[in-house]
Amino acid sequence: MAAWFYVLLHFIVAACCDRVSVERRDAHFVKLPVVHSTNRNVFSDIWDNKRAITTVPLANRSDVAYYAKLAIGTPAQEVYVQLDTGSFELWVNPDCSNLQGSADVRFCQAVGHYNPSSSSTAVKVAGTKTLRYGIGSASIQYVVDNIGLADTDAQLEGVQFGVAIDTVDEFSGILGIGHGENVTIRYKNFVDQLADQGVTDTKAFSLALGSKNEEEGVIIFGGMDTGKFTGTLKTLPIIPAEQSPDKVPRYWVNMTSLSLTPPSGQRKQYANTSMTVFLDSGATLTLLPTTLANSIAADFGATAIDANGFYSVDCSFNDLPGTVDFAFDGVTIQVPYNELVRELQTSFGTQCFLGISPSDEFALLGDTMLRSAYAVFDQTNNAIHLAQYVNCGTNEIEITAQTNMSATAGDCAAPDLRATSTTATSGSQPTGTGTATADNDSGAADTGLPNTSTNLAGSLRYSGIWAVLLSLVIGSVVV
Ligand SMILES: *[C@@H]1O[C@H](CO)[C@@H](O)[C@H](O)[C@H]1NC(C)=O
Ligand SMILES: *[C@@H]1O[C@H](CO)[C@@H](O)[C@H](O)[C@H]1NC(C)=O
Ligand SMILES: *[C@@H]1O[C@H](CO)[C@@H](O)[C@H](O)[C@H]1NC(C)=O
Ligand SMILES: *[C@@H]1O[C@H](CO)[C@@H](O)[C@H](O)[C@H]1NC(C)=O
Ligand SMILES: *[C@@H]1O[C@H](CO)[C@@H](O)[C@H](O)[C@H]1NC(C)=O
Ligand SMILES: *[C@@H]1O[C@H](CO)[C@@H](O)[C@H](O)[C@H]1NC(C)=O
Ligand SMILES: CC(=O)N[C@H]1CO[C@H](CO)[C@@H](O)[C@@H]1O
Repeated sequence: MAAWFYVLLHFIVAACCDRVSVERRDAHFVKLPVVHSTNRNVFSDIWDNKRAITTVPLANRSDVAYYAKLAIGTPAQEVYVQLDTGSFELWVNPDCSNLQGSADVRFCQAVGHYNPSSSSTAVKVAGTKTLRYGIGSASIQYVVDNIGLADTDAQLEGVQFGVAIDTVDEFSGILGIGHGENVTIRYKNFVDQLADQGVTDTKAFSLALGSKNEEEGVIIFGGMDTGKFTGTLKTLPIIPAEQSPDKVPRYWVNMTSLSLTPPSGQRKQYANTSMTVFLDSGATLTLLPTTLANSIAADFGATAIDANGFYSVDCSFNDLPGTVDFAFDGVTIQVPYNELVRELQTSFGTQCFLGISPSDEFALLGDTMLRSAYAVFDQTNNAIHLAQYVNCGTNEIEITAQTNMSATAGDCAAPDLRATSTTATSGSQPTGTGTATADNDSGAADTGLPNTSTNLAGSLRYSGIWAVLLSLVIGSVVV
């Protein structure tokens, strides 16, 4: 009955008005697919017939970044923006002309462009700003316009965001979904507006990046999907900025320990791993203090970082049933080797790198860790609610002020991460037969580590691709 009523109401509203007003939405949450840069089907849409343009560059951007599609202005102009929990503002229109590699230029063009003068609702507002990221920057002019969440009925009116005047080393716009008004900036950011205009009930969103194999995840503003995790969400307080390492309001939480569970099952805990870290979907890699990163890398057979700041590891780790385990108060996220090890195709063949790099400046959990987690970023309660990611279907529910997140259980069975690595991460029904007998030592000894000089030559030749990796290492604005 109620459902019919809503269908009818939607019809009437849609028929009478240009835009479906957000107050009439029957659920206060909105879901957007999270698109991996490797997903050719999605990105080739923009390119229609120019298939040659999409296949090469996108295939080589393996698991580098995560995008959501926005529809800006009137009529709507669709653009992809990188989802970044490590920054606070939205901007579009990267300058593709000053990028080094042709692959980068084509990718940059493929994400779409917003032209304010083609939008009847665009208003230019006073103010420019330069946003500086870990690597790369964007100088923006502020504009106010309507923003729809592409392929949904959610529409925000009068949202302030940046249109780039000039960018350095940026391949797409960025949707900063960190804290906004009165915390990091003076205006309402995207997440503030969603709550303010009633699209969501609370300032909370849940993020499932999806495994490497899935190539698609989901972000739900104002809601969550219990079909995307196992166990009960564990609530971790967000560490206040003043108690955080860089005093910037970010999604900081206390990590209690970090350990390795190799194929043998003999868990090893690393020393000094109780530390404050932040969750950064805009960072490709996970950054940890040098001593710790070196210890982990050593267990993967890497003695030092290469000229690009990466640890080269043997690709056979991708086939081993081991995990790196990130423990927090009451919940441990197990990251299978094949989500942690990054694979890159070069003319020298496939090269692999650890998804962890050393940094004594930032300790952050980037995509290489977040792919294995289901995280609800809850600004209303100043908390992160965390569980192990598993995909066993879809069951979306709204988050209201009454929702007790710590009592919310996932629908999925615990994954068998010690079965074969590929099946364990992509579904809830891993095969139990597995190749769990593989020995990491013999693998590493047989094939040897990539020849260092060859490796360097490769990276110089593909400087465009390396620039992508480097530029996305830290996606956070330092304010
Ligand atoms: C931010 O501060 C202004 C001025 O004090 C206030 O009017 C506004 O409601 C605040 N916004 C939020 C989201 O707290
Ligand atoms: C986080 O860790 C720090 C240092 O150990 C500690 O002082 C603080 O109380 C912890 N905060 C929470 C919320 O657990
Ligand atoms: C590889 O095996 C060695 C010895 O069995 C062990 O110490 C090491 O932690 C393992 N490394 C990984 C990444 O599993
Ligand atoms: C752990 O930290 C303490 C104090 O900072 C230091 O003395 C010790 O050497 C560290 N241990 C390791 C294994 O890095
Ligand atoms: C939320 O659920 C947890 C776990 O069931 C329980 O311990 C806690 O008391 C609940 N909180 C509220 C406010 O009901
Ligand atoms: C590594 O590459 C250098 C330069 O190409 C070459 O001289 C050397 O023999 C290679 N070493 C191995 C072990 O392949
Ligand atoms: C420039 C570059 O590295 N191109 C590679 C992209 O990936 C494909 C296979 O996925 C390789 O064949 C290309 O050489």
